[in-house]
Amino acid sequence: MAKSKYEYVKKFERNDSLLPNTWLVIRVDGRGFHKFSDKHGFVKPNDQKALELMNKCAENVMNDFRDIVLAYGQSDEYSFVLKKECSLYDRRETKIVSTIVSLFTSNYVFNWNKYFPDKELLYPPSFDGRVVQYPDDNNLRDYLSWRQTDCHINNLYNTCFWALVHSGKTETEAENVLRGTVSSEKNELLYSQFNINYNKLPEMYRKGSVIIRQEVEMNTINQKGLDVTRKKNIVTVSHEDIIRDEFWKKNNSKLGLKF
Ligand code: DGT
Ligand code: MG
Ligand code: MG
Ligand code: MG
Ligand code: MG
Repeated sequence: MAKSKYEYVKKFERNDSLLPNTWLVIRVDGRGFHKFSDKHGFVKPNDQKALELMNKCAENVMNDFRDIVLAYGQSDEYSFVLKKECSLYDRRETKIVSTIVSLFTSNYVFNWNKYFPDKELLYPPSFDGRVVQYPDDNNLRDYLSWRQTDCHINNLYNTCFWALVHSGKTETEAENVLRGTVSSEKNELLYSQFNINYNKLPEMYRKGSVIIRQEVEMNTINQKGLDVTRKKNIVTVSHEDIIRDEFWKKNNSKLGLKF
């Protein structure tokens, strides 16, 4: 077919291929979710339904993109790990990031009512997205440890902060109480003043959510009408510690890692 005289405009497009043979981490993060969570009356510091909605969006993204081997989420963010040899969209950055971000966002809106049947979505939420490339397995593991540590630090602080505020302190007073305190002091404050054992709080709040594909055996009926057991990989959410070795020892071979 003859090319039009306008065809040359394509030459202005940039090549944005990501490096070969590197782990790709796409992180999506809610835009202005400080305001969004306030406007929608999310429970502070953790809204179980809001976090479950985030998990649902991530599960659906993983079901659509088979190259994602693991996802980790906390607060208003989710990180998706694409395997090193992934050839999705010829590894073009903008195609990969924009598609994952928009699928995540549309899922957030699409599933909102299932998680908040009595709450109207007041305005359209949006998420930003970025990609980071990790050539080294240890860097990838450290990235995930970084996000889970962030979850822990923020959650411990926020749990103290809101306990203080709910007990009658102003936000400024609560900030002053917490300024300069270390983890053990925050744990002690929760226990002695509010009878809260931090380690007994829900794992989803303390550790965030990890999604991987787990092999499960399913009983089905084959074409001849016989009962057969088939193995199927289904995405499963857990709230495991991904900083310690245990998780990786259990899942290394599945994920193509060797820690
Ligand atoms: P950004 O990402 O630069 O557009 O700004 P934000 O406002 O999204 O800030 P970010 O992402 O650093 O922090 C997440 C905010 O979302 C933070 O203010 C707390 C809020 N948030 C996340 N999950 C929950 C929740 O379960 N309950 C409540 N009440 N707030 C939450
Ligand atoms: Mg941010
Ligand atoms: Mg945000
Ligand atoms: Mg965030
Ligand atoms: Mg098209």
